Amino acid sequence: MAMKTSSILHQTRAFLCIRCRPSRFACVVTALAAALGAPPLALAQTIYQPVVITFDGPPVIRPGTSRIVQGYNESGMAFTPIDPDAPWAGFGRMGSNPPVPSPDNGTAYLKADSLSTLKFVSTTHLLFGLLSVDLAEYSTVALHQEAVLFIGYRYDGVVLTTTHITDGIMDGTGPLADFQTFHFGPEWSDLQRVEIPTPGWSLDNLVIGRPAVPEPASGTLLGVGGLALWCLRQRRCQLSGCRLPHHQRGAALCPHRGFE
Ligand SMILES: [Ca+2]
Ligand SMILES: [Ca+2]
Repeated sequence: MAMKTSSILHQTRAFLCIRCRPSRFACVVTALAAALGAPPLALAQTIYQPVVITFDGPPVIRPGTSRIVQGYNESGMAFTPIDPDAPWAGFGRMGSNPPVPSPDNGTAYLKADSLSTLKFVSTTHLLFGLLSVDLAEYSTVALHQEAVLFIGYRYDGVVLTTTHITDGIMDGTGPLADFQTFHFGPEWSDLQRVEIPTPGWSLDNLVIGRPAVPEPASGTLLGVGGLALWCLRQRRCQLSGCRLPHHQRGAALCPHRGFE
């Protein structure tokens, strides 16, 4: 137990001593989670809150227009080609009321031609879940069903795959419903990234699950808070020039504690 506690403290201090980390509290939780064998920010069972990615911008794509892009960010998720350096890497952003023969649902969406691929990750490197997505065919020209492959890379190393097959029905700005909603199973959780390597799809309203901040038990909360304070004290002591060994830098021994 003593060794495990020492390991936790070591990892926590290592995280906190990197000044460019965006959230020291998040680092403490992540260090504890890593030491305890749990996914980051998932000390308890992950509870997801659905977030709908509409692809409506910003930047806004005007109705009736389209654009090939190499990246798009929305609601803390980053969308890029799987290999951004591949020749002609990119994917389409379509505005509503697109020119024939593209599908339409009254809003902007993403579209993949024969060279397009897509990858999405959290911009803050949080794990996420994948709940559902709206898919349509590529074009009314040579209209057929599209098989869209999703590959999910989970935190625990498991690689998930599923293929959603569209109904082959679309009429662009006509009265038919071009897009269908497809759902993912509960195993699509704790994801680090998702890739779509297959071309020829139209995609909108991607619903991801964003982890709600776990509510730790009071004892855990006290422990985390205590560790955070201890590590911040160590850091301040270091910045103020304390030369004492780490194990002697407690508040009672630090000669620079008056600056704290
Ligand atoms: Ca949309
Ligand atoms: Ca369809």
